Amino acid sequence: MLRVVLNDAPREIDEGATILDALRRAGIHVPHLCHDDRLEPVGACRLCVVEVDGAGRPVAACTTPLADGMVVRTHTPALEAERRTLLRLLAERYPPGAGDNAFLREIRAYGLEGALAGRPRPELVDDAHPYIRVDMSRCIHCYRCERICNDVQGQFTWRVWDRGAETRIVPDSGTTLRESSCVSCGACADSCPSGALVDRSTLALGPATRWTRTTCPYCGVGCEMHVGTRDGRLVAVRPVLDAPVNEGHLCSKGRYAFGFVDAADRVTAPLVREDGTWRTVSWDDAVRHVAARLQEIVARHGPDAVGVLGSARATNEENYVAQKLARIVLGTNNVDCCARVCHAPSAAALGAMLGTGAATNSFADIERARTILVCGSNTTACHPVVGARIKQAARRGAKLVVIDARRIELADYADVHLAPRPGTDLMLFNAMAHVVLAEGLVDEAFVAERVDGLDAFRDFVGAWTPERVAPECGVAADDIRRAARLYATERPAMSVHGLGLTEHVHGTDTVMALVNLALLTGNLGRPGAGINPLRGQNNVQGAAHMGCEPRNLTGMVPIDEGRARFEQVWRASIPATRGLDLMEMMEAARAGRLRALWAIGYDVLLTNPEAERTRAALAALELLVVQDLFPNETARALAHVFLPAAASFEKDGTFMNGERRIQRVRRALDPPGGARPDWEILCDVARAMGRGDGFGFGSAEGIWNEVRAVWPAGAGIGYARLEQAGLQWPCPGEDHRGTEVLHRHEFAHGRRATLRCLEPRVSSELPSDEYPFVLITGRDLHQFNAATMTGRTANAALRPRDVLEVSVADGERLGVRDGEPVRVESRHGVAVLPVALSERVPAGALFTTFHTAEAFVNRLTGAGLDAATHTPEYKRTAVRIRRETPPGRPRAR
Ligand SMILES: Nc1nc2c(c(=O)[nH]1)N[C@H]1C(S)=C(S)[C@@H](COP(=O)(O)OP(=O)(O)OC[C@H]3O[C@@H](n4cnc5c(=O)[nH]c(N)nc54)[C@H](O)[C@@H]3O)O[C@H]1N2
Ligand SMILES: Nc1nc2c(c(=O)[nH]1)N[C@H]1C(S)=C(S)[C@@H](COP(=O)(O)OP(=O)(O)OC[C@H]3O[C@@H](n4cnc5c(=O)[nH]c(N)nc54)[C@H](O)[C@@H]3O)O[C@H]1N2
Ligand SMILES: [Mo]
Repeated sequence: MLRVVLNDAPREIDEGATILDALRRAGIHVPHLCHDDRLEPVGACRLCVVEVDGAGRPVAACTTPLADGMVVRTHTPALEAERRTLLRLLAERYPPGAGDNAFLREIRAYGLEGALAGRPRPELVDDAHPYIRVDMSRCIHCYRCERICNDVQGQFTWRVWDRGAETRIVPDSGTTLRESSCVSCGACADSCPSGALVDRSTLALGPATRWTRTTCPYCGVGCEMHVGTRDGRLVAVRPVLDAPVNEGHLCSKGRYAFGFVDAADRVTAPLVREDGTWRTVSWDDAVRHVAARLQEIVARHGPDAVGVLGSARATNEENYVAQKLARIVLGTNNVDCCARVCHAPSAAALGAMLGTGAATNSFADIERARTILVCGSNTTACHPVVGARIKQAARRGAKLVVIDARRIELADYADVHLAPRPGTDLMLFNAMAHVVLAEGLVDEAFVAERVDGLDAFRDFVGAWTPERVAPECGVAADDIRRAARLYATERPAMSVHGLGLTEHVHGTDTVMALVNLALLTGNLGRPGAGINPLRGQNNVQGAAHMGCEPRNLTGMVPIDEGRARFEQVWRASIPATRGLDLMEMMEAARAGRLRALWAIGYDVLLTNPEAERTRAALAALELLVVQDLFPNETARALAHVFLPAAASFEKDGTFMNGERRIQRVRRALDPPGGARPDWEILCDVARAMGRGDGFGFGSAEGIWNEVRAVWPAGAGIGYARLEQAGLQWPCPGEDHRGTEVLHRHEFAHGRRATLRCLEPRVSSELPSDEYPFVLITGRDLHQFNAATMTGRTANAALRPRDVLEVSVADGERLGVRDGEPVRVESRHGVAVLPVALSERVPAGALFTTFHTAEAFVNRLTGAGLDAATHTPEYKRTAVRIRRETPPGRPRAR
């Protein structure tokens, strides 16, 4: 504690504060325009100067550390005169006019409106960006835009350009922001104090009048945001500064892609399709109809003729109710969610080897790791805020090893980039383990205390030399050695991984092979060391964890283990039959065994592999209920009933992010028209089916309290505590502070974990003479999965279509030009995509995204599944490409 005197009042302030921090804590305002808590203070604007007894001259409050005994004065006549002079100088070049920003507020506070004398300079206005309006005639040269772009996002888009007498800040394109390297994270506009960079939405819709703190509806990072509304309309989103996950940052989706909420084609009343045409019905009729149809099908074909898909986009509470309904109202364990097609292999591998199927660390450990291993994760595109944290860690000197089939952005920052052929990581990890053992890099103490199976494993990986795997992986043996050495010696080392590992025929085994490496090198159970699947959607971790899983109940408890406990709380029996997962449901539908499917927030048709077979499966159903915000492809093509759901901005609840953190989702808006929260719809159908007793919930909190009653590791996480901050499970009691790092002293299933000897499986998607290319499918920064949400915002302008990335070498060989449409043919189907020549894909590989129905890329993907979890092999499809031949031109293969 430091004892200081601030404007004659004695104060006690925690150590480590600057003078500015202390003043703000004491409620004393001094102007400061170049300061942003997210940035290192620079003391450039000089407005925050204060007098300190004993210091010869005034000092900048933002850069001066507070010291014990300091006596500080903030508003002496001399200081105020100096501030006025500085502001007047800025005002002389700033155009007069209305506006509200930090700079103009100071101008008004000092009565300097009349001094605003800059002339408007249309040549400094850049209106090309869909979200950010640039008017550099309002720039006051605080450099916050440039600094936050460099030091938070790591993008280096803004350049300081000296043009003789004038210093200007310009985007690196030299032209517009739109054409620059900008990733539209909006940090510059969020930081800008002077109106030089402004969110267009604020200009168009007016400033927000109410702010609601909530959690981002997009990816599994779980950024906290303030949602700004005005007259019942969402007008702006800003990052929460002290959020542990995003620390005041967001990406182009969280920050800007909110316009979908009031898209014109939002469905606002229930619909029933009869004879091919949709008819609007009342909620009563819709609920009665769904209940009656389900009852009828259950009566005729048995409960296992029905399946439910929970939504990784909906809340924990809603997913809990969905699986409870499936199990005790419909009487089936046929309940799943899109974790199946995503990180089910990670959950299975981590669960089997370590006892808990979730990420072992927190995102904050990125700053604690000495080495970060990024495997099959396009982090800066798919988890951009985590990606930015990794970039900054690398800039500060952390070692970075990137294992990705493509040269992704993070590879530019890496000490080693290994680009394995798709599906060969398992061999690569075996070879890395070989190096660790051969070079004596094992953490002997850790292994002696906590790891079993070393002798068998040593024998097994003896044969997996880097030289053996190098040709098949397409990676140099010495690079494998370098990667293994960094991971084993520059500790703590932490891995983050994505679908490049999981979406393969041996996805689970590949993640297990990565866990082997962590066990051998002692990179587990410590801050900055662990295994972290970067979970996909906002609540995919939660959807599965709440029990939208055919074999597990809430808390990932196998059904037979949890049965007695759950049956007691639910006062109902849980079916004994083995539930079908999503892939098995599709098989069963094609075979006529599954007759009804209720798909909540999940566009199965667009996103499942082998689209034509998915279509056949869904078309065979007697009843397909889609519950969504929009008529997604599944609904449009095949649904019989559409139930309109409220978006996360329109309801209360919680999400669980990829580091096991439960965070609040808060209602900032009313749902449009008749749209309703998913849990309310589910409870109504349960009641209509005669099972109102277990579904009489009155609020999301009421549901959550039941979740806490059946899930011991979440028992301590009540809404009251979540008002303060999110909490990471395990958190078994009200006085437990949550768990940042798993497996510190022992694993969830016991003291020791066992190394696994893992052989790769053969894929049926290996390239051949007929299909010589390997197609990788994945994502783009600006679009999100089925693009139902991002596609209805200006993000669609940033990324209008799916494109086929072709290596420059293959492009030249085939003679295809940038932008030219080509036919991509696999053994399963055809898609037409425009070519984008790229230095980031290796020769022999192609990359595309699956976001739009226009391209319908999943017509190409095949039937391969991960052996353990049935996750589809989205990351490897053998294809050929054909030019859409203009007449008179030869065809290229
Ligand atoms: N902007 C955006 N963000 C998203 C999403 C989105 O659609 N858009 N979707 C969300 C969802 S649901 C998920 S699951 C996550 C997915 O996040 P990621 O897993 O990062 O996404 P992908 O693009 O599918 O694939 C990741 C990387 O795997 C690489 N790869 C492919 N095959 C292999 C291989 O065999 N070995 C290795 N080492 N690498 C390989 C690809 O080159 C790609 O760079 O993103 C989430 N976040
Ligand atoms: N080729 C290829 N295909 C893939 C993949 C790949 O890498 N390659 N990745 C796979 C992966 S990892 C995933 S996760 C899937 C994703 O596939 P999906 O889960 O289908 O994709 P999403 O776009 O995330 O959203 C699902 C739906 O939820 C709706 N929604 C949003 N919020 C709510 C809500 O609060 N309530 C309700 N009821 N609905 C809501 C949206 O409008 C959208 O229609 O795609 C898979 N498909
Ligand atoms: Mo996903």
